This record gives sequence, structure tokens and C-alpha cells, in this order.
Amino acid sequence: MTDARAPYYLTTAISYPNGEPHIGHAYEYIASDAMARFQRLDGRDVRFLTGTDEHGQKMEQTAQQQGVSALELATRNAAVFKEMDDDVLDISYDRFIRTTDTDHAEAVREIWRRMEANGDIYLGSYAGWYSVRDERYFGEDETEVGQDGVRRAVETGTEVTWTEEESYFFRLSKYQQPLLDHYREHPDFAAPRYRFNEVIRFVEAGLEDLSISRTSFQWGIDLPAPADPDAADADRRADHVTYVWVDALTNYLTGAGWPAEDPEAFARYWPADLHVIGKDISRFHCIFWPAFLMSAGLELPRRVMIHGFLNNNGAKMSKSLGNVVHPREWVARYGLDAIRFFLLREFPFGADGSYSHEAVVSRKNADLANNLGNLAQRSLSMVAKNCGAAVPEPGEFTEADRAVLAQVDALLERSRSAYAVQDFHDALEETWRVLGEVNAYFADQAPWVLRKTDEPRMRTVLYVTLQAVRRVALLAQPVMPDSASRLLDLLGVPAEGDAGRTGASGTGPRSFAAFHEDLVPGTPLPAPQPVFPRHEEPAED
Ligand code: MET
Repeated sequence: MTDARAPYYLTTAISYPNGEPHIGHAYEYIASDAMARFQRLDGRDVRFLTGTDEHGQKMEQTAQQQGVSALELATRNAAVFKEMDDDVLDISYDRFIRTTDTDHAEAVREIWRRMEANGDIYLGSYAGWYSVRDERYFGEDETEVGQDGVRRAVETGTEVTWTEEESYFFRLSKYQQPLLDHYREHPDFAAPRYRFNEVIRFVEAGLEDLSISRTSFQWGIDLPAPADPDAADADRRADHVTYVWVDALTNYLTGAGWPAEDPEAFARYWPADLHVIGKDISRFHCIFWPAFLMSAGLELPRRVMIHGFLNNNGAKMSKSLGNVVHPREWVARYGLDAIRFFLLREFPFGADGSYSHEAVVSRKNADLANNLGNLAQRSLSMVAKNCGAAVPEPGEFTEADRAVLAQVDALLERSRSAYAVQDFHDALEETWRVLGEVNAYFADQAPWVLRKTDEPRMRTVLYVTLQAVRRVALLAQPVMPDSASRLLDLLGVPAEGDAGRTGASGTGPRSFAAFHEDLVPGTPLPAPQPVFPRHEEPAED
């Protein structure tokens, strides 16, 4: 039976496992995970890909410094990344791809073959500056020599080395106009707009052909055998490995089952709906990648969302500043859901963001513990004591009841539009604004007074409040899967259990299909328990 749900394929960038993950990696995975969960809850058939980018000179050099093989280094650290996804961040990916996976090597050789068959690959020689840290070529005018005599790339500040080697080239220059046409016809191809504009200006300035193979080291994917075994370069190919970025970008195809692993999946999931990436790699994703795909005769991804970087209290994270945060420590200190909420609520996804202990604690206490947690706890406690521990039977709704519920009802559509453009910040800001209205309603109606004067009206107010909390909890699931699930349990909302994966300790996700349904009066409720604790510093030991 074919799945009637519309497919949705999204990817994170894949990380170099030359070191351990930090909070910047976690940020991208959490945002992508929220996106994946939202789409699942909204009825899409989601495929969510993440993983590690294991080849290249940087990996080879790091491995040499550590006295291990590149594969050993990659295997060890890929496991650390995967463990973070699984055990620390609860990332609901469908496949964790490693570029050393065998199906991936096949995909890389196939895209090479196709680009070559299209006349876009030729043998030449490269002479110029290369940054091993960035795995990227720089023009001389993109570098400068510092006071210490070291030449560095201006954009990224990393050291570059003079490199001269025989290399295969990709005819990127040929794709200048097709790319510009594509951008014009697809104004949402990349976002945010100001970052997309930088890409467009770069392409408008002219594109040079791109070196796509290396001969000075071995740790990469071999080129395919030449289509013509008598070709002049046939015996030279064995000296080359694929440039790590051709290899890395192709992971998005491998992850969809291309070329031969799973053609059905590929037909279903390609083109990707969304690539989520950081602002330092927009050129690779918005210029090189679509050009490769055009050359190979494959469809282009629908959207590239370019997020900003996280700064610690305004300062860039760096080992020398000693402010690199390990995601595990963050989660141990504040709790996973509070971190996920903070990162997506505090600043727009496309912009750079700054975090501090105070800012995280303030979100956790004000937005979660007070606005949501307290409201839920107070209303549920009143219901437990005064309504026989079951959803109360409401009377007729007043103007005030209808007004507050109308605002809550509108949140699903508002969230859909916001998530469609990865504006998590807007979805959460609006949801919490409305939650503020619900709190004001609760305070105005004062059900604790009504308890003595007008019990039927008290029941109506409690019903309306629980109804509002239920809808907010439904929409909070992609961001805070565990807490939202537990809150929905307390509200007696049944879980259907098939809306996607969950690592939640509650009974699981509830699809948005039920968003507009009402709580059923008489449904028995469990004893209320606080779901969103105020921040307490963990005891030092
Ligand atoms: N490994 C690259 C980086 O971290 C991303 C590759 S995404 C195809 O910059």
C-alpha cells in the first residue's frame, strides 16, 4: 500500500568528526528536529537525514596527529555525534549517514560519471590557496598575511597553504546563468533573504571552474573508472580522490536511496524539501550543489535554510576563550526541553544569537515555569479538587471565553506558516503571547472566587483554560516533545502513537489532526504534577 501522506525530506549539514560536537552543532540538530517533528505531527511522511562528513585532508591530518587511522578517528567521533543525537538531544532522524558508508561511495561515483558524461569535468592543474580547516579553495584576493606572517582566509580566519597539483575541474562557470535564472524563478530557494542576496551577488560577479579532485593525500572516495578506458587520462585517475565537498554534498542523494539502493524512496523523497545549514557553508549549498545537480540532470532541492551562529554572551565561542559549551553539560544543567525552547524562542533562526546563563534561566522560569507550567498546574489542581478529577462540564460560553479560545484556535495556522519558513521564533513568540492572554483570562475570571459564588461558571472557566492549555501543549510538541507529552497525559488527551518517533517519557505524540477537537467532559484525569520546574542549580559534586 502506498502512503497517502505527502513526503517531506529534510537534512542537516553533516559534521566533520575531527573533534567533539559543541552547542553550535546541537543548535542545528535541534532546529531541524523541531521541523521534522512539526511536519510529522502535521501529517507528512517525513524522512530526516543527519550524519558525519568523514573524508578529506583535515580528517587525515587530525588522525595523523593523534596516531590513529582516519577511519578510526571518524568511527570514534561519529559514535560521539550519534550518541549525542540519541541520548542527549533526542533527535528523531531516520538515518545517520556516514560518508564512509558503502552506498555513499557508489552515489559519489555516479554523480561524477553523470557530470562527466555531460561534458562538465576536465583535467587541469590547480595552483592556489587551500584552507584545510575549511576544506576550501580561496583566491589570493580572499586572503591576507597577518602580523605573524601567516596567510589566512579573510572570511574564515583560517590558515591557507599554497597548493599546486593536477586536478579535475568542474565547469562551474557554465552554470552562472542557469543558477541566476533558477534563483529568479525560485525566490524561496534560499533564506533568509539577506543571506540569499549575498549568494546571488557572488554568482553575478562571475564563477570560476572548481577543482574537484585532490592528489596530495589519499583519504577520500576514488574516482569512477573512465567511461572510455583508452582515454588519455585513464591511468591517472587512480592518483586522485574526490574533493571532500563533492563527496559531502552527495550525501543528500545517498540518504534518499540514490542511485540504486532504493529507487522507490528516491522517487518519493527527492528533491529534498529542506537543507538546514550554517551561514559559513551557504556557497557550497546554494551555488556548487545546485550546479552539480543541474549537470547530473537531477532536480534541485526546494529550499536551503541558512542559520546564524551562536555566541556566548556576545562573544564568539572558542577553545582559547574557554567558553565552548558541551551540549551534555547544558542539558544536565537546564534540562533538554528548556534548552530546545530557549534556542528556538530566543532569536530568529536565520540571525546570529547570543546565549547566557541569565537568558536561559529567564526563559525557563518566565515562559515555561510561570506562563505555561503554573497555569497548567493551577487549573489542573482546581479540577482535581473541585471537579471530581475529571474534565469539567462547561456551561454556555461567554464573550470572554469565546474571545480567548478564538486566539488559541488561530495558533495552528499561524504556526504552520511560521514553520513553513523555519521561523520557529515567530511560532513560539505568538504562542506565548496568546498564552499570556490565557493567563490574563484566568486571572480576570478568578475561578477560585467562582468556586464559592458560581460553581457552574467555575467549571466553564476551568474547561476553557484546559482547552487552551491542551492546544498550546499540542503545538509545543515539536520543540519540547517530552514535557508536552507529559502535559497532554495530564490533560487526558489520548496518544495515537503513530505520529512519529518519540523518546518522550509521556505516552507520546498527538497529531495536529486533533487540534480543533474538544476536551471531552467527564474524562478522568490523573493527579496533576508540575511539568515545568523553575530553575535550580544542580548541586556541585
Ligand atoms: N562538513 C561540512 C562542514 O561542517 C558540512 C558538509 S554538509 C554537506 O562545514
